[in-house]
This record gives sequence, structure tokens and C-alpha cells, in this order.
Amino acid sequence: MTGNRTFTMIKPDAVGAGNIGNILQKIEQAGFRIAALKLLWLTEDKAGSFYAVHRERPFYGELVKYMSSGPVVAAILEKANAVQDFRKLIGATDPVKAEAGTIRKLYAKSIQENAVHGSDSDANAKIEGDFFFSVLEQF
Ligand code: FUP
Repeated sequence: MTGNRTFTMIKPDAVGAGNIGNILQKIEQAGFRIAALKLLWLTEDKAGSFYAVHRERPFYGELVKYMSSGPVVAAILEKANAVQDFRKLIGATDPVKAEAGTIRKLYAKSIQENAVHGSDSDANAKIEGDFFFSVLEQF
């Protein structure tokens, strides 16, 4: 069974480049409803917790530093088949490999500065959404 919600962040590179509006527009035009939304600046500690599953990976330290280098936009998105459809909309992790027209192809700078995050499962979408938003902030 597939769920109807996913979680995304617009990462510091895309926020810094002035692409919040462009990316939210792509998301809404693709049929996602914004169910929660905020602009915030992660501490290294919070970014480290969010990416804890990657703790053992060689890029973890750099990733945490990067994700706490400037503000991000966090959002919960609703649509049928949300997790899979959103990963299709954002494209491959490495923008060089991302399909034409995807958000990462259009706006990402590199495999690390890759413009957006998208949850990889329904279970993680719920965990990640709850990490950023209280019940009162999810509509
Ligand atoms: P994705 O699910 O597409 O976000 O990709 P992963 O879960 O594999 O990776 C999570 C984040 O780690 C990526 F968004 C960017 C970062 N990363 C690197 O910085 N270097 C790498 O070689 C792979 C991933």
C-alpha cells in the first residue's frame, strides 16, 4: 500500500540561489498539496540527527556541515503515491544523472548541493515530517 504524504526540504544551495518560489511552483504544478511549510536554519546537531542513517558514510560530516550552512524550507506534501511520485519529480541524487525537467536537473549544483530532499519511504516520510512539524502545524 502506498501512502499519500511525503516530506521535502529545499536545501541551502537552492534557498541561497533564490529558487524557493520556482521549486514550490514545480511541486504544486505536479499536483502536490502543501500540508505543512516553514523556513528554518538547522543547527549542526539537528542536521546530524536528521541524517543519522548516513552516520557511517564518508560524506556524513560534510553533509551535516552543508545542511546547517544556511536556511532550508521544510514541507509536508500530499498526493496519491506521494513518496514515489515526488522522487520522480526531483530526479536522481546526482544532478548529472537526473532526467531533464526534474527539480535536481534544473536547480542542483552537485551530488551534495542537490537542491531538494525527498523521503525514501512512507515510514520515513512520517518520521521526517514529525521531526519538523507539530500536529498543530500539519493540515
Ligand atoms: P537521496 O535519497 O536522493 O536524497 O539520496 P541519498 O539518501 O543516497 O543521500 C542523502 C544525501 O546525502 C543526498 F541528498 C546528498 C548526500 N550525498 C552526498 O553528499 N554524497 C554522496 O555521495 C551521496 C549522497
